[in-house]
Amino acid sequence: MSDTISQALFERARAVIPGGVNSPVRAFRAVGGNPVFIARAKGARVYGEDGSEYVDYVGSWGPALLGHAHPDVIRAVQEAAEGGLSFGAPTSREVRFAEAVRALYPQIEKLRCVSSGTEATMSAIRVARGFTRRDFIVKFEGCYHGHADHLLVKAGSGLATFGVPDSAGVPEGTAQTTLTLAYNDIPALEALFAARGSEIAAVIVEPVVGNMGCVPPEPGFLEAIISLCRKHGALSIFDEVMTGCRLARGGAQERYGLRADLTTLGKIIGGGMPLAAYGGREDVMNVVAPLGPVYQAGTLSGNPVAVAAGLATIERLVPEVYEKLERLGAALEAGLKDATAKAGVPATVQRVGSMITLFFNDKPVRSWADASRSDTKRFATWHAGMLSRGIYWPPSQYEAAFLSAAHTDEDITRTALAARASLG
Ligand code: KE4
Repeated sequence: MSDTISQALFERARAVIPGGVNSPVRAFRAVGGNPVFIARAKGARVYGEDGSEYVDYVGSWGPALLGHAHPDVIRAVQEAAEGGLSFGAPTSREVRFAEAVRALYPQIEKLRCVSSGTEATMSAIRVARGFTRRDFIVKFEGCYHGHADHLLVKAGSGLATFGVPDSAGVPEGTAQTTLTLAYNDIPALEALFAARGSEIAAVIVEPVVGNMGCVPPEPGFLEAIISLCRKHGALSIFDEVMTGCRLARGGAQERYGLRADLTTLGKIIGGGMPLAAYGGREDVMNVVAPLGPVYQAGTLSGNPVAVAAGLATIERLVPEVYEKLERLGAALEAGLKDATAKAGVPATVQRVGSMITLFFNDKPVRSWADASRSDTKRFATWHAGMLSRGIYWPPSQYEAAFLSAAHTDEDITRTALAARASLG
């Protein structure tokens, strides 16, 4: 299917926007071809500028849990907008929003709204460093926490696990305060804390990884992070920007029965608008200005229109939504497994709730080392086949696909058939 309108738009876009996109993954460079320029979206569908229609599994990279353009969310945004777009002053709606998030996450005793997941994780780390008066943070390879300098870091060589920049423009010194380990590697985490526990401010983790594809925590991994942090006076930061309100109303922490010291949220809590948050223990959050010495601010933080979208979304996170997401997720997982088995293609399907990834990899994926052995060329061919059959799958082997409450059993059946046909 040649989408000439998107191709022409992409050419124009590349003349004024680096790579033609406002976020790299949208450029389809991991799968080749040109990105589809989306004109509008509704429910589980996105529509190209050329009128093409797709079953959507990107869901704006997670926010569209209820489906796109949910009428109640749209109405809430319209009503809020009529009252003004931004005041730079406190509003009652922000108080109700903070209380609504705390009702979902009781461990978030206090929170601060920001405008993106990057701001949320960047701020949570500054708070952890300010509270503990320590500099080192620990992250895991394959986890993405936004584009703050100290998080664009990959594992250094050798045992030190010192970080090295994973992007140009990140100073070596900044990267060196980030220690990087393999996801799911409890012994390595224990050894690092034994060696340097008194220097570690925080451990930040995706409790279920979406950013190397869907990789669940092995039993005991998340618990080890929480207990080691507690033992050594560090703080656990669960980055639930993606998993928050997706894996349960209270995200991964509800699903696994855990409570981190700090939590970052984004995506779903904003209902598709620029709204994110960080929060947690009151004693920790009380270091944030104007109460305490850790500075963090934002012109549009807690923006009334974004908060209206977030509130309207949170109010609709009813148990039936998660029952449906679990049912459809299981059906999609079974359909993808059946398709790859019938095609005789080595593949692993990994799913937690409504996050799912088809890895072109003949082994389970527990870490980045495993994920990076996936056949990305085969993924790219499969992705193009899915797109040509009207399925809009995330354009990277290293991204999770997302179901919404608007998807139907027929969508799943159609997707499984397209998956089989696209495997050749
Ligand atoms: P934003 O700054 O993009 O709002 O959030 C950063 C972030 C933080 N933490 C987690 C766990 C995340 O998944 C993200 C952003 N996720 C990507 C998708 N893998 C956003 C898509 C994009 O970068 O365009």
